[in-house]
Amino acid sequence: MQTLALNGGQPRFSQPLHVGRPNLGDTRRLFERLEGIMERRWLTNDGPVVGEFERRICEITGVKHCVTMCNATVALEIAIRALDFRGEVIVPSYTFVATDHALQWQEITPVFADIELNTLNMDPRCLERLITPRTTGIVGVHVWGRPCNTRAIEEFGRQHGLKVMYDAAHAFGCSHETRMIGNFGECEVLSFHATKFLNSFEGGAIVTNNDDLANKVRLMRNFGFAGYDRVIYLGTNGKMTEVCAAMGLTSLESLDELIRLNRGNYAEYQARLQGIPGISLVDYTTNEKRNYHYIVAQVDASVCPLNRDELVEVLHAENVLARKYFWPGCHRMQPYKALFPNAHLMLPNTELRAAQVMVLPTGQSISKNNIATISEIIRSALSQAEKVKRILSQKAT
Ligand code: T4K
Repeated sequence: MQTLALNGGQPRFSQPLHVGRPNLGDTRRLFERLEGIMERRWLTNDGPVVGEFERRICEITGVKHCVTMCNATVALEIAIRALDFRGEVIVPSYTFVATDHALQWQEITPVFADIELNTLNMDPRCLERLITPRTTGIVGVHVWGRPCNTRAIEEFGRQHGLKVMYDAAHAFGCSHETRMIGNFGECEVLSFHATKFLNSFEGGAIVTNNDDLANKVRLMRNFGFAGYDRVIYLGTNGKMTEVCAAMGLTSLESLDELIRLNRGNYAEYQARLQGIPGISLVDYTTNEKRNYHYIVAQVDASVCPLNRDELVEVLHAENVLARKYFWPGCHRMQPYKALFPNAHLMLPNTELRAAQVMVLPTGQSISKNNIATISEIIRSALSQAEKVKRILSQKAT
């Protein structure tokens, strides 16, 4: 049987090229910091490195408070609880499942909003029809680091007495209407997961300009402790370790360089993929700050000779591990699929884009030559679309 590796059967890359390969700062700086941590023997529980990391995040974002957490999922859960969301909360389905799970985990029903076709973000025009007497809040997501329509969402929230917060897991270092992400809604949640723009191994943060909310989430992340033996609130363990903060601080020192590299990779993909019918890259505005962390291609099968899934199969056969984020959409994952079997009927744009998007490798571990080869694989697969389809149908039988 013929293989999908179209260049004589051997994958074009001998090693897999991953989406989400972590970017690393200066490892010597990290080791110096680790030595300091070991000498101090202060490893977690609001240590000095965590404090320094939080101050740096505040400086960069211009936000008053940064409360770091062990990861963004726990940060979302804590923020949702601190805002007293209950009943139903409006949220997109086109997001990483952590956003919706953070609600459902607390027995709050996520009510899925559709997305705008151009931005892939929550469409504020569908909020009106999703609101019920049980609605208590809205969670927007800045998908791929492109801010959602905060103005319209927050205006709707004000009119209906609903609090708004954002999942800004992709959007550290981005700005919106000249303010840095972190300053919108009641609070925003950042992710510093290894695969993210700012990498602290695992990590996240709630950033907010609201003093009371900041105090509340600080208590909640440490079991509600307000001093030795004094628990004054319900809490959990959401703390970031010193080692993670050291990694975060070290990553911060290379962020400008990383943006330059990401932007260069993005420009290279754009140039190499330009003019292919049915393939477009999600674009990044140039009049705001962007981290260019994701290379997001949309494959429009009504124009392109292969659909997204077929192209991803070819890329995988060549060891390019493109990802279908966020397919099939949270509404088609469990437990939501069982709870809301007809949700897709209200989510036509989510369904469409979830079937079209493929995320391509970028970051420090990808060279310009790699991008040229990946683009060449895509062009060559499309020029042999009939053959690809034949091989795929043989594989399926
Ligand atoms: N909200 C949004 C909008 C999010 O996108 C996310 C996370 C969250 C909330 C929750 O944030 P955290 O709680 O994680 O802080 C990956 C990441 O694990 C996840 O953090 C991220 N979004 C999501 C978009 O991507 P998976 O399930 O695709 O992970 P996985 O294990 O397949 O890894 C992705 C790729 O990265 C693989 O190809 C391998 C590569 N990789 C990964 C790691 C960890 C490496 O090469 N080295 C590594 O160390 O979710």
